[in-house]
Amino acid sequence: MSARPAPHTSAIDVAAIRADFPILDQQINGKPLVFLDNAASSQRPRQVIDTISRYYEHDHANVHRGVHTLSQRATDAYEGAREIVRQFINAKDTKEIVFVRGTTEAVNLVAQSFVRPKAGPGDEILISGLEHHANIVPWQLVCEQTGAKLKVIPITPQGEVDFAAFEKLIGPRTRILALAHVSNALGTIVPVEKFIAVARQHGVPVLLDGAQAVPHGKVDVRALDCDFYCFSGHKMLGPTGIGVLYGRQKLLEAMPPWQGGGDMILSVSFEKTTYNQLPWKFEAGTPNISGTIGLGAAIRYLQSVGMERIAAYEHELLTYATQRLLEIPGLRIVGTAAHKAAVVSFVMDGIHPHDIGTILDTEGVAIRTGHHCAMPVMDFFKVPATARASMAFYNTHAEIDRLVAALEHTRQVLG
Ligand code: 7TS
Repeated sequence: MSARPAPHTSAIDVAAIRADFPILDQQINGKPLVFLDNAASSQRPRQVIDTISRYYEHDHANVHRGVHTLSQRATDAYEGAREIVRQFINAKDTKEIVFVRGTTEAVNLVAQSFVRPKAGPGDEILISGLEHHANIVPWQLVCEQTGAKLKVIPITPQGEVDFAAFEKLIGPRTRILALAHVSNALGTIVPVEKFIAVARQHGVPVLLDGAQAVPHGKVDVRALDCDFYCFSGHKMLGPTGIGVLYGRQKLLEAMPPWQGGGDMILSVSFEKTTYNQLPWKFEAGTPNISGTIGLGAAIRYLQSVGMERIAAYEHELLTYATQRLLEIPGLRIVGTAAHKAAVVSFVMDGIHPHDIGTILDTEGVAIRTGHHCAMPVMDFFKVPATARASMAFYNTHAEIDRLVAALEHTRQVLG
């Protein structure tokens, strides 16, 4: 996703879009729901729900094993979704698209299958201070297993990754650079292209955690020139329990399987087992068939709205929300990077973020409060937690006004 979306592309028909999301049309505590917790998980349009129902009503069977019609239909739909994903992120080949449970599993797969076998004492794994726990803990496990050392690129008071510090930290012992494309806690859009260019000069492979990037703008893995890219279906209108690991074919070919079982083999005997080709080598066991098909439908929906339009419209929402929130006395925004996705983290004088979240819920407004699975970010800003409003393209300016009114109310009650 690019840092500056074109403003003229922002015309989207939000009312028509909202009509596709049945969950949005309900009252919470007697008030119309305002859902601003999209970074945790987005909502699903009827097109995704219907695709999954249709699959279960007409086409379900296990994939890759039957000659019968249902198994073929299920396999076609499953592999069809892989092609939809390939196109969506512009990967070269469907061999490079591995279905996993989500971003967390994708990072763990790369940590265990790609980095662990080639890391040892004295080697380094480089991440940033912005990362979600999913892009920290798998690397700590590899460090414990191999004796490698975790190095962390510091962040700035604005919540940007310190590029000058990065240039000093990367070196001949760096085995991987693993970076968030967009921060979930602060919304920072990391200019990953710059980091990747330097990593290339050092011959260091790069993994991007795109969980917060893919739903909000165009991602092109070939233009990025990254080696691995990870994202989750449930943050991009798709089902839970499905996600994607993109990997450069040459690297995936050379990696050992991560899990063993059915579907990932060509032949098994007690003496010797041979592994399946990509991408199935990494998909042991019966996969999340309905989730994958639902993810395909989610991508089709996003494409029907247009990723550039989504980015531009969400940028408008971010600008409006930032400006309106700053009108509230005693409110401080945490994370003020020059380029941000539509996430606003904030604290209010004298009010614990959890209390903000609780009062907002009584007003029908859903936000997340807490450490957002990014405890080091909270430590850096010396706050125990923040309140976080995270927007999607089905949110409206009127909903931002509702958020602001609910926060004013919170201040009067608790401030
Ligand atoms: N990476 C980032 C940047 C994320 O935001 C999340 C989830 C993950 C990885 C993990 O994704 P999963 O689908 O495997 O769980 N982020 C959040 C959040 O911000 N609030 O709840 C989950």
